[in-house]
Amino acid sequence: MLPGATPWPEEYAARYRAAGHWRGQTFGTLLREAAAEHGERVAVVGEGAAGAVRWTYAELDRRADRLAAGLRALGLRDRDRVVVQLPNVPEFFEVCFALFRIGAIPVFALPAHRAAEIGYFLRHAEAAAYVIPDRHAGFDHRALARELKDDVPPERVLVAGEAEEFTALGGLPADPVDLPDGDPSDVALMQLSGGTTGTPKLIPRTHDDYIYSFRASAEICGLRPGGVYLCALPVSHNFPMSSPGVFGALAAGATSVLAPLPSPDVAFPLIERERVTITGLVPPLALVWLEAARTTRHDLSSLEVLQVGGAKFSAEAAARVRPVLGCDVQQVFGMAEGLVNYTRLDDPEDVRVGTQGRPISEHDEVRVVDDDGRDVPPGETGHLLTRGPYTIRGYYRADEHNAAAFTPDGFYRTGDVVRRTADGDLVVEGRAKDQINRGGEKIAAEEVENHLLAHPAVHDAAVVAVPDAMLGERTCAVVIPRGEPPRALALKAFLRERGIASYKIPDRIVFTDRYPHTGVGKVSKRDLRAALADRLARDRAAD
Ligand code: OOB
Repeated sequence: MLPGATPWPEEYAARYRAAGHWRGQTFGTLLREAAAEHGERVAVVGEGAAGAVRWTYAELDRRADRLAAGLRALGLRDRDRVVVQLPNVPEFFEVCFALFRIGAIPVFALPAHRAAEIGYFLRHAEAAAYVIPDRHAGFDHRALARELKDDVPPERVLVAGEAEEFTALGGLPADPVDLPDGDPSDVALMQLSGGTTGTPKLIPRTHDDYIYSFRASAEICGLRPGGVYLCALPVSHNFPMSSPGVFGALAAGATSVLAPLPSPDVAFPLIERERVTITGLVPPLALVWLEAARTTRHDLSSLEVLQVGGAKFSAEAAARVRPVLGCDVQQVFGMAEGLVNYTRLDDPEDVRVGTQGRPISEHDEVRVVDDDGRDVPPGETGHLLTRGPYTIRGYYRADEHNAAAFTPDGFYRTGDVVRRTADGDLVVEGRAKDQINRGGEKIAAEEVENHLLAHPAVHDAAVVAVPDAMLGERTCAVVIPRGEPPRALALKAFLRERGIASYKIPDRIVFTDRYPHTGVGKVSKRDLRAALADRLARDRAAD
C-alpha cells in the first residue's frame, strides 16, 4: 500500500474478495479487456484540443499505451502522484489510463480550483507532474501553472493543447514500452474530500475498491453496451466519474459523451444527437433542466434515467421528473470517501421520490447513532457512520484528522444526519459537519475562515450556510472587524487574490461585533444561522 494510505484490515479484505467484490483487476487491465470485448464500439465522444473526437475502445486503449510510453520517457514512475486538472475533454481518459498503466496516481482537482488549492495538492501529494488544459471557460490554465513554478517545474506541466513553455501531451515520444501490471490492492487514484477542515483532504482509492463501486453502480443503473452516459458535471468529481459515471460506462461497454457545460442549451442537443440514455445532475441543474424541457424543441426521448445527487433533491421536484422529462428519476446520495446510495429503478414511487436510497452493497455497513454513539431505531434521526468494501479507512497523510473522522473500529463519520426507514432506505435530514453544500459544491467553513483571517482588518470570521431557493444553500461570512469594517467587495477581492476557487467566495459578507456562543464558549453556528435568517428576512421585508 502507498505509504500514507490506510489499508483495510486483512479480515475485511478477505471478506470482500471472497464475495467477489474485489476482483483483483487494475484499471490498466480493465481497459485492455474492454477493448478486447468492445473494440469497435465508441467509448468516448467529446471536443478535444484538436477538434471533435469519437474514440472507440480499441482507439482509447492504443492512445493510453502511447501516452504511457511518453510519460515514462518524461521520467514518471510507479506511485508518482500527478495532479490532473482537466475539464470534460476526451484527453481526460487518455491521461487517466496512461497514468494507471505506468502505476502513477492521478489526484483529481476540479477545473474551478486556483493557486491556493492546486499549490496545496501539489505540495501535500508531493506531486511529480501537473496536467492542465491550455484554456478552459475563459481561463488560461498556463497562467496558473506559472504562478505555481515553485511547486512544479515547467517541463512537468503537461498541457492538453497549446503548451507554450510547458510540455505538450501530444508531443511526447511514443515508442512502446513494456509495462508490468500493478497491484490491484494498491492506491489507483485520489479524490478530494468536500472537507470540513482548514485544508482539503485527499482520498486514496484502490483499484479493487473503486472498480467494484462503479461496476456495481453500472449494474444498479442498468448501464449496458449500447447505453450512452452524458457527463454533464465536471468529470473529475466522484459522482460523474464513478456513480456509475464515465468509468461505470467504460466497464459496461457503454459510450460516454462529454458535455463541455451542463446547461440545457449545450446538453439538450447532445442528448438528441447521441441518443443519451442516462445522465447525472446536482439539484439546481435538475431544476433548470426541468424548466427548459417544457419548451425545448430538442428530442429528449432517448433519456431513460435522470440521476440527481450531491445535495438533497426535494420530493416535489423529484415527482416532476417523469411528467416533464419522460424518464425515471434516481436519487444518488454519495460521498467521495466511499458509500453511495441509490434509489432503485424498480422502487415504488414514494421511495424514488421521497428517499435518498440505499447502499450499493450488502457489505456496506450503515449505522445511525445518537450524539453518544448509540444506535437509534429505524425512523429516528441520527449521525450516519459507514464502513464497507469501497469506503476508505483513512485520508492520505492525515493522521491527526483520521482520529476524528473515523471510529476506532473503522467506521467513517460522514457528518450527515439521516433517518433510516423500516425498509432500509435513507433520508438525509441535515448535516452536523461544518460544511456548506452550495448546490452540490462543498465548502469547508474553516478553510474560508482561515483565508478571511489573513486580512488585516478582520478580527474574527465565521462562515455559515443561509437557505436559498435555487442552490439549497448559499454562503454567508459573518465578520468581526478590527476597527472600521472593510468593504465587503474588498474582502471578496482579497479572497480572489489569495487564489481560492470562486465557488468558495462568500455570497454575502456581513459585519457584527460579537458571536453567539455555546455552553462551552465555542461560536454557536446554529444560533448564528438563526440570527442571520432573521436578519436577512428583515432586510428583505425592508427592500
Ligand atoms: C458527492 O460527494 P462529495 O464528496 O462531494 O460530498 C458528499 C456529501 C455527503 O456527505 C452529503 O453531505 C452530501 O454531499 N450529499 C447529499 C446527497 N449527495 C451527497 N446530501 C443530500 N442528498 C444527496 N442526494 O456529493 C457524491 C458522490 C458520489 C455520488 C453522488 C454524490
